[in-house]
Amino acid sequence: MTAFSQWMADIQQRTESALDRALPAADIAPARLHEAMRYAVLGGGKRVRPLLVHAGGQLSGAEPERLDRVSCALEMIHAYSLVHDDMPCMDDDVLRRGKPTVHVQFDEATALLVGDALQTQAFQHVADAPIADDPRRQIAMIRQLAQATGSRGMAGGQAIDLAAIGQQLSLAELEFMHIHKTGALIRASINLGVQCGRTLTDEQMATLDHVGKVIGLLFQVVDDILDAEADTATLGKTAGKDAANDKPTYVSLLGVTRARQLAEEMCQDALDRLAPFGDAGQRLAELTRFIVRRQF
Ligand code: GRG
Repeated sequence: MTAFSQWMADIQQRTESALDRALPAADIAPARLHEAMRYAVLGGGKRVRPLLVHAGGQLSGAEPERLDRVSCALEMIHAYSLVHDDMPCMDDDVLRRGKPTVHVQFDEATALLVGDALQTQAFQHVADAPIADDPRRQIAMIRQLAQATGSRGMAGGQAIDLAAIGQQLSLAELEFMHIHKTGALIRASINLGVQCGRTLTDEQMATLDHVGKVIGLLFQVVDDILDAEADTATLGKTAGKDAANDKPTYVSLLGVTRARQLAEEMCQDALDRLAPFGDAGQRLAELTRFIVRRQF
């Protein structure tokens, strides 16, 4: 195991334990809701957002306990978005992380409530204990998390995505959608991780915000490539269209070769901007490379 894969495994493991502690126990009333919340969050997922939080924290020497708290909030919000995204009124998926989706395993009303409760639990979690040296900074961080989650972030991106079904989008429109839908939480993960530690200069923060934006898009370009490859391999479908609901993707607009090239260019942009941070940016640089090369 390389030092980087060991680091990843450590963060994934500590995130799992932190989430286990942060979520209400399954035997506390309302037990069915709590059981479903735990089902949605625990025991699955790559934990990309916590990895980004901890990599961001390395840039500012942040305390791991603060980073765990922020990671839990991001994973709860991410899990809520997946539970709602899978519901019949959205993507209508029956499997997530190799298990029946929450509305299939429980029921639709429970799935709706799981999302609602996870979202509010996330904000309670980052308000419950210090995540920054200065309380004013903590409030600003919670505000950033709200902005990244709401109508000018992830939920807004999802609305744009739903409106785009069956439509032609330009590359700029596709990018705008993904900057919000997937990108906003990924960008917030790095920014919030950095802010858990010592204060960096405005210029450094702006650079890292740009890196977060690039990594968010990069993640989506790679996701589209992996989806297209899986479709082509298993079903012989036309690569690049989300077969279930005919959504435009990077592959449908650019083709797989150009999409792969774009991912490499974005990766290089992020790595160039991280270079001046030296060793402090090492984990984020490694994570960027990992996101481009990942096969799942
Ligand atoms: C319902 C408000 C609302 C928002 C939903 C993020 C999102 C918005 C929907 C997810 C749809 C989707 C599958 C997008 C593709 C990229 C993506 C976010 C994949 C899932 O994230 P991963 O790969 O998942 O980090 P794991 O399971 O590893 O946590």
